[in-house]
Amino acid sequence: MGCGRKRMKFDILTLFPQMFSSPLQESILGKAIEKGLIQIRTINIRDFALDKHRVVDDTPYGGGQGMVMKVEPIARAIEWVKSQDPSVWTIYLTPQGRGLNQEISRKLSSRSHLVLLCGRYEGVDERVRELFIDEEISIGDYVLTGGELAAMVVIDAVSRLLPGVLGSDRSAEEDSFFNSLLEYPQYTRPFNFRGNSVPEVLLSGNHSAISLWRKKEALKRTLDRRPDLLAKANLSREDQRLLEEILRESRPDKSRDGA
Ligand code: 4HQ
Repeated sequence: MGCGRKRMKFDILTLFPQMFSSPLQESILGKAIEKGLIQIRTINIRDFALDKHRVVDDTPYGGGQGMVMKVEPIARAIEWVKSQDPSVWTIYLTPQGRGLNQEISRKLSSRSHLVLLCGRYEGVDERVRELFIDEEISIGDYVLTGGELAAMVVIDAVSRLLPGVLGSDRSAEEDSFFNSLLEYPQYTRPFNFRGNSVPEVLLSGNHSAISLWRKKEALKRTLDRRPDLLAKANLSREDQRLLEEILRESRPDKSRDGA
């Protein structure tokens, strides 16, 4: 069984471990856990507070809004994980971090063990970041109530890149062309829904024609919605030809009115 690689471990440091039970145990990630490809453990930061009331937050020095997560419980929790595995890579989820993308996800998927620290309130004491965090990651320019949902996004994006997590014939990263572009449109039955039918080429059985149509649609969509991605993409000769075709088709035809 043990097909090559060792299982990737995720340790989540949170004040709300219950948030992770269902979302990570359904569907593909649930199967990945069952198959032993990933291991997800939640660690309650409160369990590392030593005082009688297990206090994990306090008011900010200098005054101001809200509460700040204290350094000691987080320090003790991370040190506990590090005592089990010194090679662990620690991540703090914050809008101040590097924006998560496919390249970062790919790099993280080559690590064997991640710690994901989820902040609440006004975030963590700055010394946590200085002393215990290897990398700060943001999942986007918006404000969440805590890092928990962001941690789930990271785990999801990273896990699906591990060998065996997606079905055998679907290694999402294999298709080099479509990787850097938006997806082409997909259809399934019925052929006609309320007068809206499926593009004929997809029923033709002509696989090279289908492949060409999909490339062109992916290029169209990317040009329309995410030209920034197109600028970064490595386009083949054929891709460039398709792109010129798209531009030609979208421009008003000036050759006909003698202007
Ligand atoms: N938060 N990407 C504030 C985020 C966030 C994001 C997590 C809210 C940290 C203290 N995390 N807490 N966006 O908005 O990662």
